[in-house]
Amino acid sequence: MENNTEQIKKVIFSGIQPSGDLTLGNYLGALKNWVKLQDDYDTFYCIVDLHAITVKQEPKNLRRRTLELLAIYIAAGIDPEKNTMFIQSHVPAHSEAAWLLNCNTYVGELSRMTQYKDKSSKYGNSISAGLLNYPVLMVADILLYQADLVPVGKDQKQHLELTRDIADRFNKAYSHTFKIPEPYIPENGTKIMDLQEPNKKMSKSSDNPNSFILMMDPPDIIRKKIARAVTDSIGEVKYSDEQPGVKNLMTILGALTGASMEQLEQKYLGQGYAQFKKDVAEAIVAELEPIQNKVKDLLENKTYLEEIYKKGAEKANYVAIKTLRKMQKKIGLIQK
Ligand code: ATP
Ligand code: LTN
Repeated sequence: MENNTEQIKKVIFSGIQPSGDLTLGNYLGALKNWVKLQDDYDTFYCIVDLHAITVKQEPKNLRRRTLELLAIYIAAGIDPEKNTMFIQSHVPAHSEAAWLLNCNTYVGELSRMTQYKDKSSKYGNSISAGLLNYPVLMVADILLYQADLVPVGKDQKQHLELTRDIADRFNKAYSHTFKIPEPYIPENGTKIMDLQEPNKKMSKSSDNPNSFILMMDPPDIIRKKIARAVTDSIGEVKYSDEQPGVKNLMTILGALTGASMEQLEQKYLGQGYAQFKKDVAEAIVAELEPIQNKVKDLLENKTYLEEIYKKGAEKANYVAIKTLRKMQKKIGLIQK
């Protein structure tokens, strides 16, 4: 009986790049929601190191961040017994499938992607071909596991649409091979904005440290950054597009405490921003401090982390290779 329930669980796949230290945006937009899904789904949570190298990475930082990201996954509550956590480059099927899918993708589709346009304008003349092909590797990640759902922040919706298009095109060209995945975008906390320029998303690759909160920022730094967060001269805690800074802080507080925007408007009615900002800072500290302590403990135990990523890669490899073989066969490659 137990096996039966295992089999009908839907599959979830998601990943984060070890391209910088994680922000509160990554936590509220991705990780926190992943934790809620682990009991009801068959979940694969990947550390997408091959995506990270589409822009320049210092090798020693990449190594440090990859392990730290695994520790953060676990400390945030992703249980190694219930989930498959692994490092993308440990499962060669991802790169192999990405090549096959690249040959079924149009350059026009890729050059239209918002993330590509944003990042390529930032990096000017030194844009790697990897940056253009980035979404195809993401398509491979998802399709190899026949994922039903892909929990991501709003900013990744376009990549998910591309995934569906490519899967559908492949299925039509070579007969049914892939499940068509759905994006799974949570209601609250979907997009956390930059604390200094609240019309931009909070990004770990921003140059101004006051614009983001890092998951590993010490409590005092968190308090300072929130105190400095841009608001406005209206002086009312109101969830309105005219007050993007306040709106963003409300989103953060709501995502952390479960309070609705109306409840927050009521609570701070006629009080200005001082107490509100203090409460936002304390809610962040209360959430992140225990996670930070666990991350530090986990990083002291490299053998344990190694055990988890090795076991994860083994499980992931088993699933991924089955889909890869199917793809190769349908395309007309001779099986060895
Ligand atoms: P970069 O900021 O360097 O472009 P990123 O943080 O957007 O990178 P990832 O590390 O791959 O990219 O993001 C991991 C997950 O975090 C994705 O699901 C993404 O949607 C989510 N995410 C990232 N930033 C935010 C944000 N500001 N608000 C909500 N979710 C976010
Ligand atoms: N591009 C994603 C990271 C990512 C991903 C994936 C997310 C790479 N492969 C597969 C979901 C599923 C981003 O968030 N920047």
